[in-house]
Amino acid sequence: MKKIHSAALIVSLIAALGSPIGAMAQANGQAVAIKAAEPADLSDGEVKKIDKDAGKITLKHGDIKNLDMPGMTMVFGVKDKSLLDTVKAGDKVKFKATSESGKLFVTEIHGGK
Ligand SMILES: [Cu+2]
Repeated sequence: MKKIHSAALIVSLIAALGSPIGAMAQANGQAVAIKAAEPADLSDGEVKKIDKDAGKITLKHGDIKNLDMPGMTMVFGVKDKSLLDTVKAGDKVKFKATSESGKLFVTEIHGGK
């Protein structure tokens, strides 16, 4: 009788691991992870033009809070030209821009192609 009881306990433990409560905890963990990976310094943009040879991208962008810049269309440089392989003209993207020695660079771009 005792043996059967502990077997039932193990089965219910396994069931609990696969239960909706377990899935919910996992989903919550993911939501937190997504928030952490998307900091406030990402800005909205639309790709207008890409010049891979020159390492430049033209973006129509919304407010760039970390650069204190209002929305406009302008050209940014990229340090890593392979970044330009991830987007095409017309893509709506989220990007991160930084200012270095008076020049503006896109360092991250998400949601392209
Ligand atoms: Cu601008």
